[in-house]
Amino acid sequence: MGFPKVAVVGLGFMGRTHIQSLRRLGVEVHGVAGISEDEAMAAAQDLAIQKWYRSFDEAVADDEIEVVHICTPNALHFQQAKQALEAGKHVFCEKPLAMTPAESGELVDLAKKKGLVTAVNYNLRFYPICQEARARIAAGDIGSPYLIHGAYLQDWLFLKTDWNWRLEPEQGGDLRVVADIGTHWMDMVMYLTGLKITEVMADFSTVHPTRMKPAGAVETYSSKINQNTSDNEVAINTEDVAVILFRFDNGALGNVSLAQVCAGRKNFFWFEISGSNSAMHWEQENPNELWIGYRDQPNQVLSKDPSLFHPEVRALTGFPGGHPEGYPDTFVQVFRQFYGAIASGKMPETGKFATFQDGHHEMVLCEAIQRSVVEKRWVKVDEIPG
Ligand code: SOE
Repeated sequence: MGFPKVAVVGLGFMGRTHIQSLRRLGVEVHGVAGISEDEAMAAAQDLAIQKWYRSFDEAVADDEIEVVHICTPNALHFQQAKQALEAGKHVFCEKPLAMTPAESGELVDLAKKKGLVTAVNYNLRFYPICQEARARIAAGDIGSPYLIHGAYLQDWLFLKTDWNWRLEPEQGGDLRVVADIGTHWMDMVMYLTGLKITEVMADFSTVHPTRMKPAGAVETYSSKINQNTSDNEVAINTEDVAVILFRFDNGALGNVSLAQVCAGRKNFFWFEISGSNSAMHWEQENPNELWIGYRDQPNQVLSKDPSLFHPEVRALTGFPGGHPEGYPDTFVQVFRQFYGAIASGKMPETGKFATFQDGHHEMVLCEAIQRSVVEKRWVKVDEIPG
């Protein structure tokens, strides 16, 4: 299969992760654009990429490019995705898709009108054992789910001196942990169970109401290594901690704790789905094992081994049993699906990668969560115009 030529815009932690995984699949990253000409030129040199663009506009104007990967700060996603779609490019966008549901809804309509393939990067779906969990839930293994709970905790913004663009609403949006990591969790549990969240009740706290803002940009996770000695103390209006209750469309209840200030928790995503037959529990930091809990027989720990998986899951697994798969592998799998859809000329049936429609749904959920915090009440998701 010949792959189309690709431009990656945004060259931080995420842009570089996209580039690595695209290359593993054999996709040619033809050009890159960054926050400045210097950044793009340096990255192109460093990563042996043919072209660098002076700006996003220049990347989108390149006729050779058929696909754009958007890995820039959240505030740029809407405008850049819109411009790329208008220029007839397929778009793979980092999450969250936009800053508001009105924006994400506009992108859904535009992508449909243009007949282009779109995806939002909810890559965690593509841990092989999560795919197997999904197949088992669909086959009825856990019975009817009634409690869906978990957490997504990190510590890279633990200190008052930790800094990143996500802390500024103008760049990251009004929601921080909910948009950045909470949407991964909500996407995962809805994807695994096929259930929809219908109501939310949430509360937030900001552990550091002020932080020390350094003069220059600070790459995601890097303030853990580089000491920040800034004396510029600025107010923080986004949440460090969020606690959310959920009601799902089958009546199941759920809850999740989200935070970027939990000492020792690096990227601790876990879910547990308790149903009428059994329960499943998974942790991202131990991604090749799925715990299955029973009342009437010994609990099991299922290790990743594609030869023992449902046949449709085997195709989404890169290595045999005993060969652990991790975070970068999820990108390879989601890109394989996305480029497969481009080759086939159409969007996939639901249930593969997250589409702009899924990304839009996450924006609607974010707005419902925010409204719940402001109005201190349960909010029905269908109260939000979508
Ligand atoms: C930072 O919180 C971050 O890089 C998220 O933006 C990613 O989506 C997540 O995969 C890891 O953490």
